[in-house]
Amino acid sequence: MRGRGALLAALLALAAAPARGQGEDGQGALGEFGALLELPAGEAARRVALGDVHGFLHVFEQRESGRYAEVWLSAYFEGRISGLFLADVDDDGNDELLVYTDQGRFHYLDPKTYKTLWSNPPGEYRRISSMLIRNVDQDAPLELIFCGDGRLVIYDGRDHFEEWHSTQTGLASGDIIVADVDGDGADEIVLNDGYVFDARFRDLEWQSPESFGERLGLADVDDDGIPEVIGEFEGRYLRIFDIDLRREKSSRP
Ligand SMILES: [Ca+2]
Ligand SMILES: [Ca+2]
Ligand SMILES: [Ca+2]
Ligand SMILES: [Ca+2]
Repeated sequence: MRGRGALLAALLALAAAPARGQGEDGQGALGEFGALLELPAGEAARRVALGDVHGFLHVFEQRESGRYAEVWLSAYFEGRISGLFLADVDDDGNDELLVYTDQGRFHYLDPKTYKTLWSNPPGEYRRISSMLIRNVDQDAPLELIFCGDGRLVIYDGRDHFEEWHSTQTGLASGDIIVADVDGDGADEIVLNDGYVFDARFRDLEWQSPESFGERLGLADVDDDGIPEVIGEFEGRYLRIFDIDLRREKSSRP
């Protein structure tokens, strides 16, 4: 899963951080890409999976030189690859590599052999604009939380069915986070386009009149014990939102 928890550390280290695209490790923004993932270390060298816009998944292995070489290429996944996750989505005790495409498909792969273990049916969704994997209810299996065909969908990862979808349509969320953003002890699902749902009971808690940005981060920047949502606009500009107060944090004292 993507390391959003790292945002606070990133904020704290901001003053010392190198400019974007010039990471200390010389890899630029690679660590921020949702369709790129380090695979679990086997007996082999470091391996990285990369899903591309043409619908192919590549596995690259690092050589002793530090360079990478392609060691595996998938069949065509019938859509642009939007994101990769490593998670135990079928609840059998081992992680799967989940691949999802903008054309509404998601596939569970064995993260060591890259064999496809399961795929959702063709045509189940036409478009998925963002996805997150979390456990948001009382059953043990993880849920796939995604924006599918304009609705927020919660999908049972193990038994493969849609548990719930929003009555709200026309959503085009590009980013989703799950956290207790109002301090009531229960998680919310926050969509970047301004919707805040209760994660467990799934009612709409707030619909912001404005977007929270294209990408969302979380950090408690006012020391009140409730994380603020930090939204990124146009790939760089940041706003801070107090979801509990239902407004953007004031920039002036
Ligand atoms: Ca599993
Ligand atoms: Ca669950
Ligand atoms: Ca809450
Ligand atoms: Ca706070």
